[in-house]
Amino acid sequence: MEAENIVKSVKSMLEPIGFECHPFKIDWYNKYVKPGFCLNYDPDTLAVIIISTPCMFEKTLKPFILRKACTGVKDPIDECMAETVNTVKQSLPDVEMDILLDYELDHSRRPRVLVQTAGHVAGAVRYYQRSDIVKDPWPSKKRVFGVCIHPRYGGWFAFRGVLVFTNVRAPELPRPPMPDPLPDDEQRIELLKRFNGCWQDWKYRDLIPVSDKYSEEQKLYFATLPRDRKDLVAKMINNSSNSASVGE
Ligand code: B12
Repeated sequence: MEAENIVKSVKSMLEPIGFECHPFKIDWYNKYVKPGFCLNYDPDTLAVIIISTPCMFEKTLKPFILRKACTGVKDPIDECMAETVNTVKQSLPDVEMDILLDYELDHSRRPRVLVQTAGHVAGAVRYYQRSDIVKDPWPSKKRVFGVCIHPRYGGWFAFRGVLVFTNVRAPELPRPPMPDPLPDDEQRIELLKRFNGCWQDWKYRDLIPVSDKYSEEQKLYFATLPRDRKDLVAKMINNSSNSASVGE
């Protein structure tokens, strides 16, 4: 199967249920990261970054939690993603695919893939890092974590993982235009301050106008401990038929 058709198939399965899928070449990613984070594939290998948009909660996660006996051993969103991408794999039986999920670690306990860099090189989001700031206001030794902004959803999205099509080469894959939703130094500083200083108040997600964002229900869900999330969803469903954490 050709690269273009594979990307079409993956999009047709995942977009209707609340995800975005953006193709990139392994080489684009490996050019940025240090050797320990490089993905060990041919430089022209096709990969796709998967992003969950705000409506994924209603379309995929809530139904998944109600269908499954989520035990609390693993975060329901992680179980849900593992199942979702396995379904994609099974529906493309002739295509070899490695699945690298955002929460997975390699044998040296490093993330298997740096999804922010992957999202940036695929042109899906812009990754703002301390190195992008001109008038750096922080002490030199302070660790400042970088954060991505999506041109339509601001910070109201999450990366879920990368699919690598190990035998598919895409030498001609066109490089997408790079979004830059926060072009000013001051806005970028504000973003990094909010993400590093007060991410729990959700405000870093709201620096640009967005077309959709997490509902109050979804915010409550992600602010609840994983072991309590199934009960919460059951209550939500009950309430709608009658009428806090650790991550998303
Ligand atoms: C470990 C981790 C944490 C750790 C450490 C954070 C960190 N960034 O290191 C902790 C526990 C603190 C954490 C916390 C949070 N996290 Co966190 N975390 C991760 C995780 C699993 C790995 C990050 C990591 O270790 N990076 C390693 C470092 C070295 O990478 P790096 O700084 O990007 O450096 C690379 C780039 O600079 C690149 N590079 C070099 N030059 C250039 C140039 C360009 C142009 C580019 C593009 C790249 C590039 O090379 C470097 C590597 O060699 C990622 C998911 C993932 N698999 O990537 C989520 C992730 C970063 N977290 C995320 C979030 C949302 C959070 C929290 C808000 C909690 C939550 N989940 O709700 C908090 C907020 C942070 C805070 N204020 O504390 C999101 C960020 C989404 C976004 N919009 O960007 C991610 C992507 C998870 C996801 N699934 O979406 N997190």
